[in-house]
Amino acid sequence: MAFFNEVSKIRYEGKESRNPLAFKYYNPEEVINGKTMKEYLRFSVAFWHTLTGSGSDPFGSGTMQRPWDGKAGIELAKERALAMFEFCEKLDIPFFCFHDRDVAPEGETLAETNQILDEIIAVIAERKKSSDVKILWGTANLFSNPRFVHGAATSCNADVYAYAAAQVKKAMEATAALGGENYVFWGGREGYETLLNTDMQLESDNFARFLQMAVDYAKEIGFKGQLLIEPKPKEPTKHQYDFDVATVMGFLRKYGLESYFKMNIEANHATLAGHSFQHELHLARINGVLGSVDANQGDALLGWDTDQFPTNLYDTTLAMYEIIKNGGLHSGGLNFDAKPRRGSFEPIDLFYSHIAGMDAFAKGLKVAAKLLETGDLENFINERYGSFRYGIGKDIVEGKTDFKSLEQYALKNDRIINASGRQEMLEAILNRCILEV
Ligand code: XUL
Ligand code: CO
Repeated sequence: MAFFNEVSKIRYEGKESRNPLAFKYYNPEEVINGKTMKEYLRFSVAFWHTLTGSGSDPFGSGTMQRPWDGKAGIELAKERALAMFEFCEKLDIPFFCFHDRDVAPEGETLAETNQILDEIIAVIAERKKSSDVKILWGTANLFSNPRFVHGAATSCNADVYAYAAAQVKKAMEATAALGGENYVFWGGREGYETLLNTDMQLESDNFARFLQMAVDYAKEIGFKGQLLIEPKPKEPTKHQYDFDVATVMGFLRKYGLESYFKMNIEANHATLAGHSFQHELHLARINGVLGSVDANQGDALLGWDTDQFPTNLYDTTLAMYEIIKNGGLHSGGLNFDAKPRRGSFEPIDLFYSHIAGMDAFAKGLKVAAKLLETGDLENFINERYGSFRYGIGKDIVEGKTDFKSLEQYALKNDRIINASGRQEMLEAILNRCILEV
């Protein structure tokens, strides 16, 4: 059964190609820095946007036209699962990610819901046998159902907390059964609107207990995948607990959970937190917690999570710069947590949008590799901090100084000379590299 008959396998045709259904930069087998592009980029499709996204917004209903329109319930879920494989295979995308509730509908009771999920997971597992497509990560949707109105693992209602635990337990089992390489916790409604009704201390402690139970259960079922936390500063709640990389690191360290989790960094969440995408990737990298990436972009003029396909070459270049310096994403990947705009409603737009994102990251990879090869930025930074390699700077780095010895030094050294930071010169080097590669 084919769902996307109008599109055949997307091929690399090179940057001179004008075929919108061809890659201009993504050449899966091309070797960059000792790895193929496919291995470096580890692209992934997000089930919730590409297969279930309807295009609805607060002002109107869905617009998307899809091959499975008219189907419902379990039949619809099965069709979408099969369509996912065809879509990934046609685009040469090696992974997809899912929430429990995107792949399967809910039943009347938790037991019935679990049984429906099992049925769909079996369909995915069966189709997977004849495909190279794998699961990057699974997760639980702990935010759509009205029961999560006050949160899930940070709810004021212990019955909701228990339900959320049962749901994560099942989603971890499903992810493990499909050979998922990671499991993600995005905060959903873990946050609050007002302290007038919130016990933040209890909610934080409960959240940590919940994550500890998840760690224990992953061990118990032998799930070897990486556990990831996806920071986001706001939306749906005003104050999301997992605000950004720094906040999550502080939380994990407070509760002794830091060795079990890495970060799944989303570009649009970084910008909502007032950071650049590169800042979040860089901070995670230097702390050894850069796990995976939700590849998308926001809109500079809008203050919410627009989840657009990533096409900004500066962002993809600087992201790949961090990823190469991280030695790749290891078990993580570049998951397109992105949706075509509401006006791009035809099935073929799904192909155009993924091609746009894949080419933007492939180009970013090539430019970043070139920047690292020339060493222009690295050398500049190295030289800029040269004062810490000899004399007083070396003593500081080696921990041999205290305030008194530094005062002695400063009293004798009253001629301080600073050098230019050369920001514009470096920005021009980046531009030249983007244009040349
Ligand atoms: C929400 C978001 C989620 C997570 C998975 O902003 O990014 O889709 O990626 O729950
Ligand atoms: Co995301």
